[in-house]
Formats: sequence, C-alpha cells, structure tokens
Amino acid sequence: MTIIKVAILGDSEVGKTSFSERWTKGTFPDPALLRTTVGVSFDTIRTELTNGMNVTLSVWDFGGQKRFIETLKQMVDGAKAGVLFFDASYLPSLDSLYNYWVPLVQDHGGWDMTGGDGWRFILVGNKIDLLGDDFSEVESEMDSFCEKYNTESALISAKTGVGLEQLDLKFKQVIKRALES
Ligand code: G3D
Ligand code: MG
Repeated sequence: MTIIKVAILGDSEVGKTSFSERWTKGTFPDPALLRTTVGVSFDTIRTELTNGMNVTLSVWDFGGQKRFIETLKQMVDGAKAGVLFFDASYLPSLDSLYNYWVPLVQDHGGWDMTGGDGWRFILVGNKIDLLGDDFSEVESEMDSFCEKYNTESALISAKTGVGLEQLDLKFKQVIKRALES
C-alpha cells in the first residue's frame, strides 16, 4: 500500500478541518463540537486512482496558527501534494495564500512554486453555499492564481458536499502524476 502525504494549508476558519472530515469520513462536523485545530491533526483516506492503483492519503490538517511554524515545516516536509484552501465568501483568505502560504511552501517545502511545481497543489475555494449564485468574481480571482502557479482548482462546500466529487477526480490526477514524477 502506497501512502502519500497531503498537506492542507490555509488560514484559520476557512474550513480545513470541516473539509478534511467531509473528505475522509463523509460527514460535516457539528460546528458546536468543532474545536479550533491546535498545531496539526491528521486523517487518512483510501482511494483508488484511475489506473486502478490503491493509495492511502495521509491528510495533514494544519491549525493555521503561525506560532506553530516548526510543526508546519515538518508537515510540509515530505508531502507529495497539497491543498491550498481558502474561504470563497471571504477573499482576503485567498490573498493570504499568495502572501503567506505559497511563500512558506516555497521556502520550507522544497518546491519551486513559481518555477513549475504548482501542479502538485489544488486550489480549493470553500463555503460556496454562502455565495448566492454569482461565482464570477471568485472564479476570475481563482483563474489568476491558477495561471500564475499552474494549479488546478475547485469550488466546494464542505457543509453541503457540493463540488467534492469534482475535487476528488482532479486531486486523483494530481496524485497519479506525483507518483509518476
Ligand atoms: P479551519 O479548520 O480552517 O480553522 P473549520 O476551519 O473547519 O474549523 O471551520 C470554521 C467554521 O467554518 C466553522 O463554523 C465551520 O462549521 C464553518 N464551515 C466550514 N466549512 C463550511 C462550508 O462549506 N460552509 C459554511 N457555511 N460554513 C463552513 P463555526 O460556526 O464553528 O465558526
Ligand atoms: Mg482546523
């Protein structure tokens, strides 16, 4: 069984833990029971790639508190792929990816984000259940990001589960490629 380490990166409160639970367990955690992740937690998900290969993803959910930077460096170290996560109803959380998370990956993950390694990441905009039906602004912001870093993207709601299937398909392609590289 091949185990692949996947890092989920993004600001606090954007929904990383909710997404991780939805992805690995299929349920949305009760917000009343959801505690702010302190440091890092991880879950696993078994999945089958399009080539029939079975892999286990170990999904590392970082709390987002910048004081845990050392933990974060360990988390990014050895990760083959990642999810750059933001709140689609709150665009400053996308700016944070540009200003904080991507440079951090660049400096500590051993990846050259502007030099072609961006394909290892998927940009995920969460909470689209809060957006109404006009996605044009967030879509155009995401297009710029994807062009700059050569990443795939997905819009989801960890709450309703919409978009998860599409994301899963795209992410499997990333994993397949990461295994081949
Ligand atoms: P984090 O791990 O990135 O810090 P959490 O984020 O998973 O702890 O989620 C932060 C808050 O956002 C939680 O609400 C959670 O229920 C909510 N949330 C997560 N995903 C979605 C979503 O897709 N849609 C909506 N509407 N809310 C979402 P609280 O109330 O605990 O702040
Ligand atoms: Mg969390």
